[in-house]
Amino acid sequence: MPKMTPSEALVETLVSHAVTDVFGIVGSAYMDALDLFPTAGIRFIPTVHEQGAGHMADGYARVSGRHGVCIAQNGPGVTNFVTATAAAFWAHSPVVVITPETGSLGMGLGGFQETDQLPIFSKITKYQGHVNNPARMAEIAGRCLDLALLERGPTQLNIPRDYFYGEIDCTIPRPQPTARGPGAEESLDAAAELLSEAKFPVIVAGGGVIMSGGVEEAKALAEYLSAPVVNSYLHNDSFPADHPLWCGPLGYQGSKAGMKLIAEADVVLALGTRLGPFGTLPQHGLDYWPKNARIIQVDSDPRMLGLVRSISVGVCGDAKAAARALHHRLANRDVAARRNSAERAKIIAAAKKAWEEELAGWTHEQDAWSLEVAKDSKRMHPRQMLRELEQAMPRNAMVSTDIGNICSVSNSYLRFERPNSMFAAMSFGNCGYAFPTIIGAKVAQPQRPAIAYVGDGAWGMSFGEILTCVRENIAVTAVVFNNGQWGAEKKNQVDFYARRFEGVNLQNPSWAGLAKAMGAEGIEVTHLGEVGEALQRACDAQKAGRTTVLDVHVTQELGDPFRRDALKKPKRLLEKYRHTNVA
Ligand SMILES: Cc1ncc(C[n+]2csc(CCOP(=O)(O)OP(=O)(O)O)c2C)c(N)n1
Ligand SMILES: [Mg+2]
Repeated sequence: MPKMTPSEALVETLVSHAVTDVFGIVGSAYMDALDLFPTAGIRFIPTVHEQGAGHMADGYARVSGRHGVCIAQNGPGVTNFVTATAAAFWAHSPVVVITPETGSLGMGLGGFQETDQLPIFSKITKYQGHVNNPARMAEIAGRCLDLALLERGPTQLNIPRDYFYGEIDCTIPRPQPTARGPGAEESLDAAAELLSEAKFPVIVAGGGVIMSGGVEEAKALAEYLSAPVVNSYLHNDSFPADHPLWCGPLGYQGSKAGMKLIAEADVVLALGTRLGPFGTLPQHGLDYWPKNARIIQVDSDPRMLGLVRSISVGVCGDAKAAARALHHRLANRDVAARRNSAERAKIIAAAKKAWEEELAGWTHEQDAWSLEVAKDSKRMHPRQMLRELEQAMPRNAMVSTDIGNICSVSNSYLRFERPNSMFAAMSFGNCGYAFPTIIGAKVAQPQRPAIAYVGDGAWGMSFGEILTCVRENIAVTAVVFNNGQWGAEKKNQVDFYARRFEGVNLQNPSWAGLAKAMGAEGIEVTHLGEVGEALQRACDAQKAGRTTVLDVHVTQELGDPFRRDALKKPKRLLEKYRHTNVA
């Protein structure tokens, strides 16, 4: 075995796993390894904040299917990774979080930048590797890299900082194979049986379809069954939107066509989706989840099978391989859905047409608050603005979306023809996700237009990373929905707290001016007619290496709330608070 230092072992293991980019903020804890990055061919991308680095690793991983790697100083640098790691966990992103720790001889003494780093990440990682002896650096680093891909989620590589130094005998591990099979024979047989009997099958295409590279297989199966396909919540890129069987996303601010069709299903094939609770809640007043349908769920994580929704058949397998295996099994048998496909094609087309017409006419919100604030406003209606963006969107764009009212409403206006195009803040739902995430995606795929949709509140949390774009020549576009409020939360105060506004109004600087001061481009967009052109200009500027912030002025209208399900009308018992009993 060759002799090397643990720093060399770490860097060589990254190289053997094809890692070419690492996001982070410089720190003495790992400087000995960092010093080797340029020679190893690894680009280090310094960020403004470690949370940004974590989200960039996430975006990088999501668009490329490769590892996103981030590293930081022990203690505060590492704790700054927590939110981004939790977000990556729920986005199923293969992120490797490298966390140098207090030196092994000082741990427990309360020295500088000390905190126990394993418990902090224990619930938001798929695996935690702790280098308990410098000789095991490469072995444990390799395991973290392999398990991030195998288990589809973040792993932590925790390294006492004195363990970067020394001399070890070491073999550099090669990547383990990560291919998954289609699932157990019996489960696939049972699923094929149900599908063959189905008269109104509907497919839910989840993130697993994207992650497995299975869109073509899902398409072939859907076409064979003439089954409408809905996207699972925030995975609008799991099935091509220009396909006649595509019916749009389920979930919050999703497609009524998709919801109405799945409500009719006798068999649902949930392909590569955990059927998360938030993604299947009633929306638009429609309680669409089919209570009497038989549900087949395919997920590569056995713990997800039947967890949220009861199922008839669970297939623990890869979405792509399972779709192919099911298609193969159905090809040689009598399939009920092939006898009524013409009839269903009409139903599908009619549902889509009705929803498109409704959406086209839905230019602004109709509730009392929205009508009031929009009445004499010169600002744009958010929905009309979102339609303009949709129409101007370059065909191969990557779009990330934040958490907020307008970002949520954008769900109906984001359609993609290819996978790995939409990077929403998934179930962790943290404001400040979209901008750093699209920066990471752009590093992985610099030739594609990269666009972040961000509310002005969330923008305040994340705009600092403009500096990373400028310093590192990573050109992206941020569309900032400037409505002067933390709108999504204000909506709750409108609906549940008699408009007692507390902490929801925002005073903003000129976001365009701020962008310019930071070395980027900034455009103020105040009229509908300017929206498409501004987006095109910003995407063109990306080709010239320029980042642009579009400061888009919209009214304070608010779409349906996030959590109608989770809020209650106020009930006060103490006399001094009684006056707030009014909803
Ligand atoms: C990190 C974090 N803090 C707080 C929240 C609670 N929250 C959810 S949506 C929202 C408002 C978002 O406002 P903005 O970004 O301006 O978008 P808008 O709703 O106005 O479109 C807040 C504060 C959150 N989701 N994440
Ligand atoms: Mg806002």
